Amino acid sequence: MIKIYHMEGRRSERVVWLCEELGLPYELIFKPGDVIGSWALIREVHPMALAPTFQDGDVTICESGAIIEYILARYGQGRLAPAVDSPEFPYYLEWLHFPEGTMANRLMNEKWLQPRPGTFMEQAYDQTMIGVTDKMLKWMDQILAEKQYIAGNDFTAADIMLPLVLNLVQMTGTALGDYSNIPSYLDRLRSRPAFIRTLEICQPLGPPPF
Ligand SMILES: N[C@@H](CCC(=O)N[C@@H](CS)C(=O)NCC(=O)O)C(=O)O
Repeated sequence: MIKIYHMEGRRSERVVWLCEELGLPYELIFKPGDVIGSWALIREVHPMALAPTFQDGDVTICESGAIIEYILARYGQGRLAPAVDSPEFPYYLEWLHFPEGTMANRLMNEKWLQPRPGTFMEQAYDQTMIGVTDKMLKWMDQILAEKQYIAGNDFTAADIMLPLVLNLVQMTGTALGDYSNIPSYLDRLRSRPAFIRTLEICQPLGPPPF
């Protein structure tokens, strides 16, 4: 059986959500109410100690997008991803990767981190980072004005990547209500039975303190 190494409130919830959507059995490894203890369990199996870390037989990998692609390729049977020759497929790939590849990093760079003085990034910061969160959210909002889900009118694994990043957006003090289509999209995702089950399973004691 596959194993998901988890820390409460973290990206490992994406993998659980995917398994719940697919009805795929899994073992969830974490210490409820003890984020640091859960982290120590991950350190035993992967040098990066990141949540999620995933095991399937003798395969041990991290990186939530890669884990999602692996599960869909091996166990998805065509579910939760558009057909390769469909018009939705390129947008599905774009949004499977954009949340981690760009969105989370640029959000943190703009809102929480500062470039080191005298580095290339200090010069590039104004051009690339100032206003980037708003730019990303406006783009999402524009897509969601025309589609129910991020890659089309069907729910796909790309949608699974987004709630956690949108939580981070809110943690930076950015109001999602300023974007007309994002709150209703998030409500659609959060009302899915598999998402509700995921939160019950992944946060049995409620949201973690940090
Ligand atoms: N891009 C990675 C990010 C993984 C990541 O940073 N996970 C956090 C929890 S959400 C973590 O393990 N943090 C501990 C650390 O950075 O050492 C993914 O999507 O899996």
